[in-house]
Amino acid sequence: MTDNRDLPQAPGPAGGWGSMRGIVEIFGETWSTPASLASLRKLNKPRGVMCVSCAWPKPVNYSAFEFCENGAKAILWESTSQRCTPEFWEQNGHSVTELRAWRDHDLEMTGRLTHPLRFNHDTDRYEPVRWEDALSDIGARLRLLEPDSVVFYASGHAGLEASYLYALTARAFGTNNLPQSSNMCHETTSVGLTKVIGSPVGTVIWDDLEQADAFFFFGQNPGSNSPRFLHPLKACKDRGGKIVTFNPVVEQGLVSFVDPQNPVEMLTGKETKISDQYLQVKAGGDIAAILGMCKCIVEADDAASAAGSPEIIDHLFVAQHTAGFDSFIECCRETPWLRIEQESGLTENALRRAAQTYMDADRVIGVYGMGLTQHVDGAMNIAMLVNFLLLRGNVGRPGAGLCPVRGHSNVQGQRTVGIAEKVHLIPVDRIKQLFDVDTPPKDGMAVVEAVKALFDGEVKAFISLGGNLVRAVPDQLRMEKAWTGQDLTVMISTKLNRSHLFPGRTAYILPCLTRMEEDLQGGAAQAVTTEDSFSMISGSVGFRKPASEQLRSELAIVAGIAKATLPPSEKLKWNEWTADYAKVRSLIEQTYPEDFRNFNARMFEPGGFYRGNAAHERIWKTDSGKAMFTTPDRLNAVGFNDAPGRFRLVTLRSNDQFNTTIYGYSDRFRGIEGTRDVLLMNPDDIVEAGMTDGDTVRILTDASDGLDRCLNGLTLTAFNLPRGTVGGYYPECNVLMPLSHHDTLSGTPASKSIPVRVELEAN
Ligand SMILES: Nc1nc2c(c(=O)[nH]1)N[C@H]1C(S)=C(S)[C@@H](COP(=O)(O)OP(=O)(O)OC[C@H]3O[C@@H](n4cnc5c(=O)[nH]c(N)nc54)[C@H](O)[C@@H]3O)O[C@H]1N2
Ligand SMILES: Nc1nc2c(c(=O)[nH]1)N[C@H]1C(S)=C(S)[C@@H](COP(=O)(O)OP(=O)(O)OC[C@H]3O[C@@H](n4cnc5c(=O)[nH]c(N)nc54)[C@H](O)[C@@H]3O)O[C@H]1N2
Ligand SMILES: [Mo]
Repeated sequence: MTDNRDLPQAPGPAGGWGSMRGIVEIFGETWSTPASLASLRKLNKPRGVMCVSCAWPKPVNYSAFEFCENGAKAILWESTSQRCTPEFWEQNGHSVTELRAWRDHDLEMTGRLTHPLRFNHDTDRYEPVRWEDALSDIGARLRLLEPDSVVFYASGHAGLEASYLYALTARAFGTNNLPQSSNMCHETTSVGLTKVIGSPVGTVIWDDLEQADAFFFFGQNPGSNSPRFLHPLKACKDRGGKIVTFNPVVEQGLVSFVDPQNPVEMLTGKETKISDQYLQVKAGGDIAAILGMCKCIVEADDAASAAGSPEIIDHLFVAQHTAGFDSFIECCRETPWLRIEQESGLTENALRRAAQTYMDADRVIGVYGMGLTQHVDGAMNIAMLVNFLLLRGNVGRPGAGLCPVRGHSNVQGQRTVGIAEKVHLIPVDRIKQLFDVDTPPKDGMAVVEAVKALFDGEVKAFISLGGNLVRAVPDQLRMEKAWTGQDLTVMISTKLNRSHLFPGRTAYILPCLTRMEEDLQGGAAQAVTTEDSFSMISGSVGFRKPASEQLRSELAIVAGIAKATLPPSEKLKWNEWTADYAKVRSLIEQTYPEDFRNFNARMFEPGGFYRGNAAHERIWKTDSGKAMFTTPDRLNAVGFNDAPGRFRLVTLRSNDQFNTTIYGYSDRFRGIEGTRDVLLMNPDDIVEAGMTDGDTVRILTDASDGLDRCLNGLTLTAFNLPRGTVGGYYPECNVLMPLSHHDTLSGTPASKSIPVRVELEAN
């Protein structure tokens, strides 16, 4: 059990020269042109390009370089001068079967896709095809299928305009099967947070970051995944604020930071300490950890009331705004410290210190990411964080609130404009009125349901607007097999990835522009829009020369598929919309007038325009009309029992990847270089297992569904982790995740606690 009085060691600060080197390495490696540097200057500025990496918001007062190491990597990765042309298949003779042995990194290193491609089963290769032939064949094949046997997946890249039309296309075709990458990510937030505070998204905005006295981090890693967040964190420290982190892994960005935009800091190497206290909670142990802190708060409030001193709990807020308080504080009082310590892996002392920091702060922001959402009881994790914040009225007032950090740059926005499988989220009357389209009455499938239906042979076609679903989902090997059994697979992509290597009976890859590239329609440059984690909507104008003349915009491709598939209708003006995206924005405004008032006029406001959020105003759109305290019925979120030899496997992102896109093999912040084939384990666990650091091991999933899942050839690596928690990389470990292992409420795959055993591999 760790007390963590002293911050654990980790190699070098986040930011600083290391981040510059990280950028230069990619810059060199992908042979980008110096024009790429010009591109970086335009990032996240009004009338510039909104970053294609994460969903972190853009400040109103931006700096000269409003980007981070990983944003730069993402941009440079897409602006590579390498091209994956038809010759890659024809002359170089690469077959799909051969490419299956390639690593994800090497597939994407082939460069930008340049031509629409159709798979030829006889030659085992993709071949170029004319756009018109591809689209009309896709349309003809879709028309033969039952609408509900077709799935329209979206990864969170595409802008609001293309996404809105994509959702419309699926509904006009006759299905609500619109799963999205957030089903594997923050769906726990969309469902879990809505249940307790009536908001599917976070409640904080930029101003709140600047006013907070303390940040409490749970399972979110800003150093790698949202590095621009480190600037407001540093500002919080500069004004004397506190940061407390709960994470099984010591993440460097949460330990210390050198601001790469500050010349003095860069030259002197002056670091800012980020976390005042770092608590290495067991994977899945946050419910107990937060309950421990709440117990201290209840105790302090009881003592204050006995002594007649000012109250610690905001009782007025609790009475006016919440329900479920009594049962929750009874649970806090009754749960013994012994159980809290066992389940969290943290000491009472450490939790008391953290609780004191919380009580000393007037305004607290609770930040979270995949460390809370990707568990079997992920929704309970979130409800527990809400309990913690509600106790002192830390939701819906300046400087306080919930800050779930979203993943893809437009993942939140796609949901806002209709990429949703649930009918109750859709303004069906407006869709009917605008387009004469009847939204099908039956809910569609989210990712896990769609994959299950695919395994059961019920899905006949998958269209993918971005992403690499075959690689990102659980039970990857079953997925690869099932994916090829489909009548039709259509992937709208920028680069080659593993999903392309499992073609359906008819399979197309349709290459698209990225947001960096100039999108000319009828001679006029088009802008697109995205929504960030703080519900701010920003316009983005691409300016780079497209990687190939053959590329089409995502919107044009979606409209092309729609036109080829759906019966003609006066109200579905695909050509007009493709020629002028402002018309699509008007439709978005007409469909969601509260969110998108004066959309076209406001899209270039600095920092974006705010879509608004009721919970931010303390209006709770829950069943009870109140913010809900939730009493936990268990103290960990993992959904299985501990057993001898059973570990909790956390699947991690390195600093050198964006999801399934692997930039390289340097996880600099964690000191892991040159390989991703590692299993990280606590040194005492290694000894207890009778193994040695450096051994070659295999991981086996410890599930009882009768299926064997195994990953071989990993180097056992002693690592600073709580006992019983082991770590490996996503997506390599996805072969180990059972599809059925997901958040109970929302279906989000539980990628942060997979029950596994570890075995020595025979040498
Ligand atoms: N460079 C880069 N940026 C990205 C991405 C990327 O892959 N690379 N991905 C994007 C996407 S789609 C997303 S969703 C976000 C993801 O960003 P994050 O939400 O930061 O996701 P992860 O890195 O998967 O995990 C977050 C942290 O949770 C910790 N953790 C694991 N289990 C637990 C637990 O039980 N409790 C607690 N308290 N912590 C735990 C892990 O150690 C890790 O530090 O980032 C986005 N940004
Ligand atoms: N074990 C485990 N599994 C996980 C996770 C985990 O933490 N652990 N995280 C989950 C999470 S949070 C997420 S979001 C999912 C991610 O799942 P996905 O969103 O499906 O996967 P990505 O890796 O983001 O998709 C990468 C591909 O997108 C395409 N692409 C890139 N840019 C663009 C663009 O601008 N337009 C289009 N059309 N295509 C583009 C490229 O072809 C690239 O190969 O994975 C989930 N899976
Ligand atoms: Mo994500």
